[in-house]
Amino acid sequence: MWAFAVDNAGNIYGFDEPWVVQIDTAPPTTGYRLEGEGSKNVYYRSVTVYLMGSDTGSGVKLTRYQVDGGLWMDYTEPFSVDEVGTHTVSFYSVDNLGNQEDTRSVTFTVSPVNFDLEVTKPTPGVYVNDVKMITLGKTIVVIGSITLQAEVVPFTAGDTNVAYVEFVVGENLRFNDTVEPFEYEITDVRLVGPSEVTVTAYDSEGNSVSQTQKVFFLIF
Ligand SMILES: [Ca+2]
Repeated sequence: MWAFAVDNAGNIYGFDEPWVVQIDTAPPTTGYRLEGEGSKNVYYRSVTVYLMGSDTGSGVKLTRYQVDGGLWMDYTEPFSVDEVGTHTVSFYSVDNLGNQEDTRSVTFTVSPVNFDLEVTKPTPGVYVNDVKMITLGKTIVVIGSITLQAEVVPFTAGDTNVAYVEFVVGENLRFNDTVEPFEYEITDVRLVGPSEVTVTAYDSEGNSVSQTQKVFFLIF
């Protein structure tokens, strides 16, 4: 910053004595962007993480990050996370006066398949002969009979690589459905008491995603 004054007589004061004041006590802010095939923080096979520090004042000196609590690294370019599972990337920036941002983080999941699996029946509630009578918060009760149903939702527009959906009830009932709609009707089986229902969608390479629910059955 330069400061000088000119009076009415045209005399210039202070021009030869520039002075600099830098007041910057605010830490930088780091934004992030995730790129990959997916949505809602679930991505198919790989995510590329972009970090961008910005600072009003002295400017960003450096941005650092760690993946899943590992070593802190200087961020110099976008990096990929491609191990299947849920991951947390933490990051912060420091400005040129040493103001350090509080650590922030983002959590996302790398999926081995390019779709979400959604169990559409049963959802929490009471079913009588395949019809939902009451919606409940968590509990699932099935009386009479039921057709289990699942949907496979592609991450992005276009085809999924789903091969089939497997239905497992307790330890004994298994059914593989290779054609949409993916469903399995439980018939002529006596089933009384709580059982775990596991629905698994497999892709053409044998990768899978599962959902398990506890269901109280009264099927005679
Ligand atoms: Ca600053």
